[in-house]
Amino acid sequence: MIGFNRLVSTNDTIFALSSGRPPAAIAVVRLSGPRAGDALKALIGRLPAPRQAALARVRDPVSQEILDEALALWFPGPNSETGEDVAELQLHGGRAVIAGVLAALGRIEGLRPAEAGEFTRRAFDSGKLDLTAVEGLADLIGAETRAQRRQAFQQLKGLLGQKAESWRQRLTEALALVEARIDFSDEADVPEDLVRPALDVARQLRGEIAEALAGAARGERLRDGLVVAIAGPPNAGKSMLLNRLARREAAIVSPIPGTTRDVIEVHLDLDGYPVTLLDTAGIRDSDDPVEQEGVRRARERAAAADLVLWVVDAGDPGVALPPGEPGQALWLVANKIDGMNSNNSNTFISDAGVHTFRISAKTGLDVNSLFEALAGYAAKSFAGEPSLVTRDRHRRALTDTQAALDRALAEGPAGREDIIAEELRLAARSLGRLTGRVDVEDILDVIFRDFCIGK
Ligand SMILES: Nc1nc2c(ncn2[C@@H]2O[C@H](COP(=O)(O)OP(=O)(O)OP(=O)(O)O)[C@@H](O)[C@H]2O)c(=O)[nH]1
Ligand SMILES: [Mg+2]
Repeated sequence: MIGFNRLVSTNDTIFALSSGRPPAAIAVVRLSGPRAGDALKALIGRLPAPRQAALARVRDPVSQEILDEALALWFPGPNSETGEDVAELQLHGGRAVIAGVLAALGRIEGLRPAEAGEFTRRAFDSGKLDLTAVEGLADLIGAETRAQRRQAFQQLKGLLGQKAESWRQRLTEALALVEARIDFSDEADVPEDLVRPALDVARQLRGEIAEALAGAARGERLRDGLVVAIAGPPNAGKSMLLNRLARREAAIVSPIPGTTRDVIEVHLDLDGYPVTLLDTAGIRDSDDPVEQEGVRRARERAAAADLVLWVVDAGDPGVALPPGEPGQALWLVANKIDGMNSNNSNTFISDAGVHTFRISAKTGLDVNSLFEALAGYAAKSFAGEPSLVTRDRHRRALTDTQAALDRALAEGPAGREDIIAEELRLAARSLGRLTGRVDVEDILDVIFRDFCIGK
């Protein structure tokens, strides 16, 4: 079992509210551990048939006061989510009901409230989920759009984990060949050439890993969403445009230049693809230290964005484009075209040489074409099969594996067998770290940190 480096025992029975913030129609309280069955009996007087919902009065075990009427479920281990005995109560989701039931559970010997992520941690410790599936679970709960949900579900179902595990097994077999060659090198009946087939396996694996890595950038970006920054000179209507695209009054709009200071962030779901839209301070020189800081933040966030919408007042004779970052898309948005007639249109804007939109954030005129272009841009960025590799951690484990395979391959069939064996071992170890089979103490806390209590 993987060590649990907190000051709590893994043998305790844990409980928590696993559903969202009350009040709500229903609240789910879960228990996991050796005393889950006893605790359920203490509350409802019996143990329901395994995996069948039972309607039951929930009583305080000491005072016998009725706390609620609930659905109770009983999942004896190991066929449960955590692998331990698990009990679940579906209560009415009122604050006092929940508080009463949690307090009653807390008074039962051997029970304690769960730490954040502890149910999932137990599922991992009992081998129910590998580490990539744990990450998939976190992503599924965090998923805000259809594309994120699909990718997270695939991860939760262990697609990357299974692939990594099968690669690791093939490597172990290849390693056995090389080791046989080393151990029995002076015996006559060991075939001469065991190293060559082992290296063939290494070469094949290398190709398959490269294929999985090809979608990595897309997979990682899908978790975070594309970042689109609205930037430009003060008073151009950036905040009004953000509000229009977000369909709510997220940012303050005013005729005073220099209104926006902090970066305002809204999350959009564009046809299933996640986009984080940023409104930033109008860029200009200022003596006001607060505005200066706003401009600094605006520049920083715009520089890191995937796409910049450079918003200008279409009637402003002095429009100019920003320098732009290498590899970054920039669209020019000429705003405030309402009330303008076509003959005072700015020639700079027509000749800017970048993708240009003429809109009115105020009336909404042609904002739709910008919206559709954004959706198209997102769809193009995420086109293709859901990626297996969705995190920096996965990418690093796989590139480490490839590097070790490369070093083994560089030795060649006539190379030193001990070096080849060592590199194959290292490659297998990197794959083991990916699924959490080996050597993961240091990363567990980082991964489980993302989880909340009750998960
Ligand atoms: N006529 C017209 N006025 C607009 C339009 N968009 C914004 N405005 C007005 O322009 C002024 C500035 O709008 P904001 O959205 O606050 O501009 P901003 O670019 O966010 O400004 P800063 O935050 O100061 O950089 C406000 O008075 C808006 O009502 C538009 O499309 N047409
Ligand atoms: Mg603003």
